[in-house]
Amino acid sequence: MATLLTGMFSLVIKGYSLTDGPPGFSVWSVTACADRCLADKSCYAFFHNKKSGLCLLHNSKHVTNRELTPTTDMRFYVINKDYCPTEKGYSYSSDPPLCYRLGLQKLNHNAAMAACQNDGGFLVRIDSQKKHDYVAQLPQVMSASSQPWIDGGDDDIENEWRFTDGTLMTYTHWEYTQPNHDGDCVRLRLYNYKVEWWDTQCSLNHLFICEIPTG
Ligand SMILES: [Ca+2]
Repeated sequence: MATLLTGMFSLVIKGYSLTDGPPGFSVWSVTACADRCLADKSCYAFFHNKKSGLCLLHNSKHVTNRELTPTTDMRFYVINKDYCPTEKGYSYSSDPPLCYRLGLQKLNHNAAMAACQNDGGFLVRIDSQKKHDYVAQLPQVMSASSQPWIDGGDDDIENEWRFTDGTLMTYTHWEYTQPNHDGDCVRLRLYNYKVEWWDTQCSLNHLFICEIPTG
């Protein structure tokens, strides 16, 4: 998580009262405080007191150095939620917002998930028509031999498709003969000139698409 931090200042906002701010947490480490901020959609920055462990989330995108004055123990951190590691082969799209890469080797579904987790992400979660359309037109996906894994499975309850974080998949884009229950995982497949979803045995080896959350 430390790689998501940018612009560290040993400064605090002038006149900012700790009792006026959003709810605070007492956490031991600055990375634990960063994790709280990452989990909160409205958080863009946070204060952390290295002595007391106090962690205060902040929702302002517009703090400048002129508004800041130094203190000894309280530090102010800005989170860069749009971080997309192009050095690891990721590409960034702004519309829809998506930081993604295509895995270059064929792996079974578990190994593909692990490869994405190793990057700080997960197999791409397609949860809208717009996101499906974007992923489906990628040249690597439009190759008939590609057929990459995406996130999703029905291994707990047959035909109840969920992302690996447990969220029910409310958007799907099955090919019209699918799912035909020959597997608990999902891959994209170009067939009859369309890229659609096919349920597939998780033990088979396929390319895969990773996503790192942004925004
Ligand atoms: Ca199938």
